[in-house]
Amino acid sequence: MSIKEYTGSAGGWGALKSTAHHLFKSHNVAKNISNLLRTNQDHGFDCPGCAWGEKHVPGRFRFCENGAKAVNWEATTRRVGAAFFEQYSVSWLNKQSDYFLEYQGRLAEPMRYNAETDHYEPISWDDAFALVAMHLNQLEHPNQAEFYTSGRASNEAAFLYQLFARRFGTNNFPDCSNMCHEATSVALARTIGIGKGTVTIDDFEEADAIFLFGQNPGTNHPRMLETLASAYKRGARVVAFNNLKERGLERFTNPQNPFEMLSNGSTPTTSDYFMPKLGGDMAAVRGLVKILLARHEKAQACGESVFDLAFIAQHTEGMEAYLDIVRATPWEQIEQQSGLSQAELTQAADIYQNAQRVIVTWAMGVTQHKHSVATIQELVNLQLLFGQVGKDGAGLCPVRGHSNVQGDRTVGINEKPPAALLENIEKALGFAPPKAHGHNVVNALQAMSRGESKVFIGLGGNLVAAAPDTALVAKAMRNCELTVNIATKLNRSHVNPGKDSLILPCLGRTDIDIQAAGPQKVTVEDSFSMVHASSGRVDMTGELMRSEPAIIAGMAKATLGDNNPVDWQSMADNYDNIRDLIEQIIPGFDQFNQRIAGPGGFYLGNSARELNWKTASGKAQLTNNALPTSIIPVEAEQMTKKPVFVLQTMRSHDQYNTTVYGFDDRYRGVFGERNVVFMNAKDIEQQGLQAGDLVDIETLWTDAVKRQIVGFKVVAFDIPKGNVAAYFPEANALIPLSSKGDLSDTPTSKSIAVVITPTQVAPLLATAQ
Ligand SMILES: Nc1nc2c(c(=O)[nH]1)N[C@H]1C(S)=C(S)[C@@H](COP(=O)(O)OP(=O)(O)OC[C@H]3O[C@@H](n4cnc5c(=O)[nH]c(N)nc54)[C@H](O)[C@@H]3O)O[C@H]1N2
Ligand SMILES: Nc1nc2c(c(=O)[nH]1)N[C@H]1C(S)=C(S)[C@@H](COP(=O)(O)OP(=O)(O)OC[C@H]3O[C@@H](n4cnc5c(=O)[nH]c(N)nc54)[C@H](O)[C@@H]3O)O[C@H]1N2
Ligand SMILES: [Mo]
Repeated sequence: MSIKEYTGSAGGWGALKSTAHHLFKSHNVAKNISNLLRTNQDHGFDCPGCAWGEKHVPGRFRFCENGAKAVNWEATTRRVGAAFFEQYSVSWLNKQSDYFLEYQGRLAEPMRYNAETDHYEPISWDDAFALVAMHLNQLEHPNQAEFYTSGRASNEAAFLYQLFARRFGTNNFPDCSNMCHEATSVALARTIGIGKGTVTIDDFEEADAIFLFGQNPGTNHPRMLETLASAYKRGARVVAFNNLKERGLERFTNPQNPFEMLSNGSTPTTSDYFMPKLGGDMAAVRGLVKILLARHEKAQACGESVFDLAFIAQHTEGMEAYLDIVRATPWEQIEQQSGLSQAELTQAADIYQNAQRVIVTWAMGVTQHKHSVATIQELVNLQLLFGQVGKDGAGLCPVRGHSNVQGDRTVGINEKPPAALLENIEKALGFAPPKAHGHNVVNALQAMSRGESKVFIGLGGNLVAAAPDTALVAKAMRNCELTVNIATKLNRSHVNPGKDSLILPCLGRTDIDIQAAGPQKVTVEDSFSMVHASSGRVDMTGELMRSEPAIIAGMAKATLGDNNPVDWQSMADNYDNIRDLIEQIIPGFDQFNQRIAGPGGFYLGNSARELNWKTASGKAQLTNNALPTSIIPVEAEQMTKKPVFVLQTMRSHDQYNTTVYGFDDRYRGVFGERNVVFMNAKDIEQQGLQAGDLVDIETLWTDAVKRQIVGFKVVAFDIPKGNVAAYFPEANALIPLSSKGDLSDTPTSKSIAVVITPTQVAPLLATAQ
C-alpha cells in the first residue's frame, strides 16, 4: 500500500492510462475499443456507468474513464460456469474479496444451489423457471415475496418485472433507490409536485452559478467535469460544498482537448470550495437564507426586494412560516452544525445573490442522513425564494446514480404506487393490482430476517453488500426459502444463498440481444428525464445467458400460467410490444416506439419546470423544518468516555458501488488498499495515533449489537475535525439497519457515530522475531 498526495488535475493522461489498463484486463481488447466508441452514441448503447446526460455533439467520444471500466469489465471474455462452481464451494467463495468475485468474469449458465454439497450446480432454464413458480405459488400470501430492483435494469425489463409482481399480487419493490436518492423523490414530490430534477443538460450552459452539494463528480459522474469546467471557463461561479477536499472538484484536464492534454493544462472545475461538517448542509443553507433574509428586509425598507416576491406570490405557499423559523434559528447553532463561519456563508450568499440563474445539484452527501428530506426541502426553499425553478439556466438537479434508476421508478418500480398507475394497469389489462403499500429495502430485510418474507428475487444488484448491517442482511438472505439472482457478475449476494437458490445469468448493456422478432433494443432515462434507446454490440451467439425481459417473462409464464391477461411470451419475443404497453399505462410515452427511432431520444417533460405544481394546493411549498438537534443520536455521546467521531462511507475511484475494479483511489492518493480510514491530522495526533497506524472502528447505536471493523489504516486527509470517512461496502458492517432517514427510510450511510481505537496487535506477532 502507498499513500501519495495527488497533485495533478482530474481526467488527463492519468484517466487515459487507467482506461488502457482496464481495457487490457478485460481480455477482450479489440472488441472493447469498438465498444467504447459506441458508448452513448446514437445506435450504440447507453453507458452502464452513471445517469449523467449527454449533449449531442457529433464526432466526439462520449465515455469517461469510469464508464470505460464498467464497459470493459462487463464485456470480458472470462466466464463463470459449471466447472467453476464445481471447483469452489459457496463457503470458500464467501471468504474471497469482492474484487475476486467480480474478476472471475461473466456468469455463463443458470445454476441452482445444493445445500448438501454447498456447491452451485447447473440447471436448465425451464427447470429454473418451474422452481421459481413452485416456491412463489406455495407461499401463503404474495406479500411473502420480495422483488428487488437495481438501477441498471432497462425500462422494458423493469416495467415487465413490476407487472409480473403486481399480477402475482404484491407491491413489495425494495429498490436500490431506497438506499440512494429516496429522500430526493420524497422531498421534491412534497414541495414541487414531482420527484425529479427540473433542469436539462442545456441549462448548465446558461447558469451564472452552480452550487454542488455532497457529490464527487470526479469519480462518480466524470462526464459532469467537462460541463463544470466549461461553465467555469465562461465565467460562471461553481461552488462546491463537500465534506472532503476532492481533487476532481478542483481541476480537470479534458482528454478530448488536445491542447490541454499536450500542454499539461487544465481548467478549474470549481471557483469556491466550502467544507461543511457531515450532515451540516441544512444548517449551511439555513445560514445562507438568514443572510439573504437580512438583506431582503433591509431592501424592503427602501421599497426594494432581494427575494423574487412576484414569483413567491404567484407560485408558492409557506414563505412566512419558513422565514419565521429562519429568524428563530440562532447563528451559534448554524455555525456549530455546519462547521462553517458566518463569514464563509456570507461569501457563498454573495455569489448566490449576484447570479441571475442558479442551478443547485446534490447527491449522496445530502441524501444519506437522518434529516435528508429536510435538507433537500431547505435547498428547495432557497431556490423558490429566488424564483430559481422553472426558468432556463436554473433549477434543481439531483444527480442520479445508476444509469436507469430514474427510469425504473418512472415505469412503475414503486412500493407506494400512485393511484393513477394502478388505475391505468387495470384499464389496460383488466385486472386490479394490489393497492396496499409494499416493502422498501429496510422493511424487506426486516421481514426476511423475521422469516415473514420467504422468497427474494433480485433483478440485478447486490443487496448483501449494498445494504447496512452486512451480517444481519446475509443471515436474512440465508433465512429465505428461495433466493433468485438475475445477474451478470458473481457477487456477495450469490454466495449467501437462501435454502434454495438460483443464479440466472443475463445479458448486459453491451451485448447484442436477439429474440424471436430479431435484434432488440432497450431504453433508459437519464438524470435530465431524457429517454433514449440502447443496443449492445457484443455478439453472444452460443452463450446460455438470456435477456432480462426473457427471464422475467419466463418466470411470469411459469408462475401465473395461461390464466392471466398478459401475453408474456410475445413481450419477450419483441420489446416493441412491451413499449406499446408502457405507452398505454405510463404517462409521457406517447408514440414510444416511433420516438426512440430518432437520434438523441425524447424529453419526458417536467411539470415543475413548466411552473405547474402538482401538489395538493397547486402551489410549490416552502417547508419549515427545525434544524436537527444533533446529527448522530444524542445518546451516542453518553455511551462512551472516548471521543465520538461521525463517519461517512463513500466510493473510491476504482469501484462501481459494490463492484470493486481495483485497489486504487487515485485522486485521494491511496494506492493498493481499501481498508483505510480518512482522518483530520489533528484528530490523528490527539488520538495518539500516526498516519499508517491500524485502528478498529466501532459503532455507537441504541441497540446491544456490536458493530465493528478491525485493522483499518489511518490516512491523514483534508476533512473537518471530528469527521472520518471509509469506503463502502467495507464499512457497511458499521451501519445499523434501523438507522435511517426520516420519511425516506434511507440508511444513514453518511453519518454514523463511531469510536476509534488502536488495533491490538496480537502478542504472538510482537514476539515472533
Ligand atoms: N465510477 C462510479 N460511478 C458511480 C458510482 C460508483 O460507485 N462508481 N455509483 C453511482 C451511484 S449508484 C451513485 S448514487 C452516485 C454516487 O455519487 P456520489 O454522491 O458522488 O457518491 P459518494 O462516493 O457516496 O460521494 C459522496 C460525496 O459527498 C461528500 N459528502 C459526504 N457526506 C457529506 C455531507 O454531509 N455534506 C457534504 N456537503 N458532503 C458530503 C463526500 O465527501 C463525497 O465527496 O454515483 C454513481 N456513479
Ligand atoms: N455504506 C454505503 N452503502 C451504500 C451506499 C453508500 O454510499 N454507502 N450507496 C447506496 C447506493 S447509492 C446504491 S445505488 C446501492 C447500490 O446497490 P445495488 O444496485 O444493489 O448494487 P450494485 O453494486 O450496483 O450491483 C452490482 C451487481 O449488479 C449486477 N449487474 C450489473 N449489471 C447488470 C445488468 O445489466 N443486469 C443485471 N441483472 N445485473 C447486473 C452484477 O451482478 C453486480 O455484481 O448501494 C447503496 N449502499
Ligand atoms: Mo445510487
